[in-house]
Amino acid sequence: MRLTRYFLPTMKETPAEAQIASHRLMLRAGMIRQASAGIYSWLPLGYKVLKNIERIVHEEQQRAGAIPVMMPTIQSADLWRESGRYDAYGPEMLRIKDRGDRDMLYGPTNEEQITEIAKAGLKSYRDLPVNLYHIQWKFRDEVRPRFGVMRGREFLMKDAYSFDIDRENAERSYNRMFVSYLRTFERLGLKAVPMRAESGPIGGDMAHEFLILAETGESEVFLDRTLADLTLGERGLDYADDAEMAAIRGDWTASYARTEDEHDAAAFEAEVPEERRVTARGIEIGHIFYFGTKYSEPFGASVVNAEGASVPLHGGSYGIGVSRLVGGIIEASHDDKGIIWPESVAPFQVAVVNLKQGDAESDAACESLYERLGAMGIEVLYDDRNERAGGKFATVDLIGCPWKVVVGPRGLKEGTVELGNRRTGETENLSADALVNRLAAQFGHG
Ligand code: P5A
Repeated sequence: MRLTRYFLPTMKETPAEAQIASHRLMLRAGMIRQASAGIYSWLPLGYKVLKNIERIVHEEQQRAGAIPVMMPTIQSADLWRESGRYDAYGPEMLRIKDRGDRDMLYGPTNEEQITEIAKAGLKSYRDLPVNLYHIQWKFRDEVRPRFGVMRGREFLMKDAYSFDIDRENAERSYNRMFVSYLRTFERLGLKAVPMRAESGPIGGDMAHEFLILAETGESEVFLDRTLADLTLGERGLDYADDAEMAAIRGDWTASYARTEDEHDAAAFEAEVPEERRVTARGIEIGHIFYFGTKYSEPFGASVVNAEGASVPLHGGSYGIGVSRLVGGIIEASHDDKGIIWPESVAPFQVAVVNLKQGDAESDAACESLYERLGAMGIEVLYDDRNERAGGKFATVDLIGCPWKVVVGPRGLKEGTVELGNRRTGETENLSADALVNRLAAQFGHG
């Protein structure tokens, strides 16, 4: 993409209304624009990041056996009356009437809707397990929408729903999602810690929240430091191996980690030696629930078991805050110049900065690099504006491209261009060919 052909409304000034770094940076980098309180338009740069996150979430959900579907945003109130949640959900639910005066709502979540689908489509224990998911906009009329996309009213969620014959099997489904969340968040460059949490309005007796530690987090958390160092790394995962899944969940839940509502000060002190006790703040990026037959019973969603008896489905639901993740990743990865994207979600992998736009040699070198890198499938932003070098550097640092290629007459005279790494700040002068080879190897085109 050529910057002169792009839509990147960056701001130099720090917007007064933004209280935390990610909100400030998303506005300054021209990623979002507020439409009304807690409701945002996603501008080109922000939309690209959102799509990159979605892609990773889709891949990891499907690896873990979940099947993509798409349910509507608008639901009928009758569906929610069946579960008893229409009244219970309270003022957070956006209630609408259609032209026929029927009560409708903008879905805050989809347990009811998916249970109705499961009821119609699942007949026998042989049809199980099934896990259906979508990535769809939700609306919750939060009392205090704040921090930009972190606590929005309209937000994008990945929500998956599992159906099993009994609790034991449902727990296997739960474990697969648990493990896939660890992998998903690591791929997004995040260190997420699963914590025992309350189940709230979704219900059930088993729930974990996945949180990243950040000073600006809305939840207070208590954990054993050892958990903050655990990683899956490159290890292979066999989602069909129930024992492996249970063992991984076991490893990640062996030490104390709880959110405020579940915290027990006496247990914390008894279980965790003082030097490993961490009290911190966290951003909730995922939340998973096992709620048994809470929805299947009122809906009469049952299947025939191996003995021929009709039994209610056992369900769980599994959420990821996809739009919140954009803010969460920035909270975890920025400096005073701007955003530092992990390569997996960066809107552009490489920024090419032409130090002297209009200089025939610099222009030709930039065009050639832009073509060659683009031909390898690398997303390149070419800053071809007629602007001073300082302004160009400020823009590419702000928007956080992992790699920066600086091209100017002085280097070209020596036969080199400069490659810089946004995270480490390291730079290196090398020939255009060597640079293309380096980036080809970096992005797996070697
Ligand atoms: C799980 C999937 C649920 O709604 N039903 C379907 C269950 N869980 S949850 O914890 O309430 O939400 C799941 C994740 O969505 C994100 N989230 C939000 N993101 C931005 N703004 C909000 N107002 C908001 N509310 C929830 C969180 O990441 C949460 O973990």
